[in-house]
Amino acid sequence: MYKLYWAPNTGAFAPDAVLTLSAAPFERQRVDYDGKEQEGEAYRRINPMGQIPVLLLPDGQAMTESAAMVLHLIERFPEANLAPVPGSAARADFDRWLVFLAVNVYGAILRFYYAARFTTDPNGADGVRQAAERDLQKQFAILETALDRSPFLTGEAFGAADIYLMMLADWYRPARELPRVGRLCAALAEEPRIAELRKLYELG
Ligand SMILES: N[C@@H](CCC(=O)N[C@@H](CS)C(=O)NCC(=O)O)C(=O)O
Repeated sequence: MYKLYWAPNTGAFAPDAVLTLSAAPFERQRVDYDGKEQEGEAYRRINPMGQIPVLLLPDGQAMTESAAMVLHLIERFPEANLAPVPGSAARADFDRWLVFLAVNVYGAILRFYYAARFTTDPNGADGVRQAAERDLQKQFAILETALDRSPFLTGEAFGAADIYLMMLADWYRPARELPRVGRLCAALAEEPRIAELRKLYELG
């Protein structure tokens, strides 16, 4: 059985949604984020970065990086249809957007919320935050343009990259004011299992 280390309002939401929609056998292990459990020695043994999420595979192997978890799970549970067929042009697009979201957008969100960590200048946090916000506006504008061809990132039906996008737009709310990003998020929020999970993760 899989085990997902999670906490509300963290990137565990994306792999959790893929596990849930795939009807995969898994259990959740809540991390005491406010109590900084993720900074403790025991947690760092499973994730030296001290970050949430961590996915334990059925054999006990620990996996970090939310996008890598999503890629692993869509391969493991292809019947859930949360990504196009491997090797197809549509899959290349899916991989592109998932990595764009995980690297660029998630990265800018971390700089936005944890600005002081990204500078050695004691007065530098405001500048980091402003630059992060500028990056977020640019990145979400790119996503808005990409959505002019179809309602979801890789077509007519939603997939795991769309779920990842919704999670990030839940954290950076101005993104939801973009018409196509906003429509994508609203459509996903109507899916009953996703709606339940958003409550669990205190999103929205
Ligand atoms: N690249 C990592 C980022 C994970 C991450 O930054 N998680 C945040 C919560 S959303 C965290 O655990 N932050 C705690 C900290 O950095 O102290 C991933 O995608 O899994």
